Amino acid sequence: MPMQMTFRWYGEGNDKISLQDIKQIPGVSGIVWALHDKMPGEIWHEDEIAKVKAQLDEYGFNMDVVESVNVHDDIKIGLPTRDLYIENYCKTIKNLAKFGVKVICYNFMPIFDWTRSDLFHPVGDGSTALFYQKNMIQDDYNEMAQYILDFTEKYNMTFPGWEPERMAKLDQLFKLYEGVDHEKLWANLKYFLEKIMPTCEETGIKMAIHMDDPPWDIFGLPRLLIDEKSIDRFLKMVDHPCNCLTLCSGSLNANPENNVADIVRKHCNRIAFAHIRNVKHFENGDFSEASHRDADGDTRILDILKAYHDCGYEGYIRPDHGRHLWGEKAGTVRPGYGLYDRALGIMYMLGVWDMLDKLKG
Ligand SMILES: [Mn+2]
Repeated sequence: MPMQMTFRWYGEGNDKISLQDIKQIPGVSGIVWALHDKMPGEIWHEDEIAKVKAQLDEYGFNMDVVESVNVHDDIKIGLPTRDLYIENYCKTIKNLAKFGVKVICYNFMPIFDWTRSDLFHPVGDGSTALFYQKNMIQDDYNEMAQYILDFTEKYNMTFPGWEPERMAKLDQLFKLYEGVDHEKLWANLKYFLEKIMPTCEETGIKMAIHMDDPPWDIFGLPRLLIDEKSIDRFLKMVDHPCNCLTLCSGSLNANPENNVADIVRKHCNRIAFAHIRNVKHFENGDFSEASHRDADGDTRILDILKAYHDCGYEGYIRPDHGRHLWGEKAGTVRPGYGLYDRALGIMYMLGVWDMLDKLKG
């Protein structure tokens, strides 16, 4: 079985891109989906999942990969209430398995999900991309959070991990995370995984943790999945075939010292989901997301694809973020999730992959 190409979609009424649009991209077999109106900790019910399944069935897409089932802050902080939320998480895993879901992508970042200082930064050719200005993301989290929230409010969209309900009580959340240092967070992650592994084993679902984005501490909050060493630690900490990775090339390569291809070769059998994203670095530490073409960024996309191919990777893969092209702009497109650049990315990846297949004979 070859690797399986997928495309992230935010759901009916929540994404301007239609399943019909996605159907026209060559080689896509599955939709990476989620119930985006769920708060972390809520159970995903069968009738809600069935509704999405019917939509995908109509176009012949599978629903094998969910991104994301978000983890409640109480679990990350390690509050006594975590057991209740872990129980809910297991119920969601069981409900998802009934509909054939194979992989759950999630992350364990405190408070903030992916973080950027500009969502539509000019790339120089008329397109725009997500941008990280290092000196803007240092001390004051309110400014950055306000930028993201103003954006979501202005354009009437919500981002996973940036739920307005949670962001409204940021100061309170930061207080709760006081004392949660790296070691405490590792311990809380271990506790969570050990509690859910039996359910994963029973249902055959793989939990695939996403790398932290960017891969360093921000606003004094610890981040764990940041480099090869931390990935080694993570996989060893809960050494179970259902404890897997969403290896995100762009998240990791925000630190140019990370060699993603090496990590692929080392842990290929524990990668359930591959995110392919290219990043361009600037000397002052800023970075911009770039097209998937190897030469357009510094992530060494060709080396990464070659590593997956050499390992006989049979898991799921998707173009991660893309630039905004050909009229896509704030209000018409989800930042990083336009149609065109991700479609181009798929064709680039499939082109490389098909040629590697051919050369292999
Ligand atoms: Mn990613």
